[in-house]
Amino acid sequence: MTEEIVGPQRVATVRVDRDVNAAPRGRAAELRQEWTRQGTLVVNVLSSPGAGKTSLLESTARHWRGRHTMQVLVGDLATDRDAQRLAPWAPAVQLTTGGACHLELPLVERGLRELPDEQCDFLFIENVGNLVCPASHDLGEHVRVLLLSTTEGDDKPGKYPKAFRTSQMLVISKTDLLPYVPFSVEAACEDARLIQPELECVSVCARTGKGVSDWCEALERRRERLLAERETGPARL
Ligand SMILES: Nc1nc2c(ncn2[C@@H]2O[C@H](COP(=O)(O)OP(=O)(O)O)[C@@H](O)[C@H]2O)c(=O)[nH]1
Ligand SMILES: [Mg+2]
Repeated sequence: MTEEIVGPQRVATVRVDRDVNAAPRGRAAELRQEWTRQGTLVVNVLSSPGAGKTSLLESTARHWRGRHTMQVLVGDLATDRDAQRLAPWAPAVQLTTGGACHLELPLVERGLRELPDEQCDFLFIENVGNLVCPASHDLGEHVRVLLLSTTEGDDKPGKYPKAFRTSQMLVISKTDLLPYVPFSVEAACEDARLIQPELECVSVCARTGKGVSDWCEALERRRERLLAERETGPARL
C-alpha cells in the first residue's frame, strides 16, 4: 500500500499486482472441457429482468420432451419461483444470490451438485436479470444467449455493448407484442451485429410457441457441432 498527500487528505491506494480473474477463468475453461467431453451443450442465458428467460426455457423443455434431456440452474436475487415453474418440465435448481446482480462460478458449482447426477444433452444457466455484470463472468458455457424482448426497445444493443459482444446468439422475445410496440426486429439485429457480426439472431414468442422450434433447432445444430468437434474441444460454439 502506498500513501500520497492530496490536498489536506491522505489517500491510500491499494495495488493489486495480479489478475484476480485468472483463477475463475481457468476453472470455467476446465468445466467447459468437462461438459464438452460429456456431450452436454451449456447455454448461459442473459437478459434484463422479465424479458422472458424462464418462459422460453419452459417452452424449450416442452418442445424437447422425449427427444432431448435438459437441466436448468436458475439465478435470482431471492425466491425459488423460477425453479418451481420449471420443475414440472426439467430438473431445475434455484440459485439465490441474496442481492448479487449476477452469477459466479462458485455458486454455479454448488448448484451443479444439487442436479441429478446423469448426463443431459443441454444444461441451461438462467442468469440474474441484468444486462451489465453477467457479461463479465464466464460460467463455463459453450453458448451465451442474449434475450431482448420487444418491449425493451430496439436501441438496446448499442447501449449494452459488452453483453452483446460476448454473446453468440440473440433471441428477440415476445414477438406477439410487435403490433403494439415501436420495435423493429431488423433494426435490433442490425445494431447488435455492428457490435458482434457473428451473432445468430432468432425471434420467438414463448406465449404462442412461434419460433420455439427454430430456437431449439439452432441449439441442436450447435450441439451437433460440439459432438463432432469433441476431440478438439472448441471454446465457444
Ligand atoms: N406477451 C408475452 N409475454 C411474455 C412472453 N414470454 C414471457 N412473457 C411474460 O413476461 C413476463 C416475464 O417472463 P419471465 O419468463 O418470468 O421472464 P424472466 O424474468 O426473464 O425469466 C411474464 O409475465 C411472462 O408471462 C411472450 O412471448 N409474450
Ligand atoms: Mg426468470
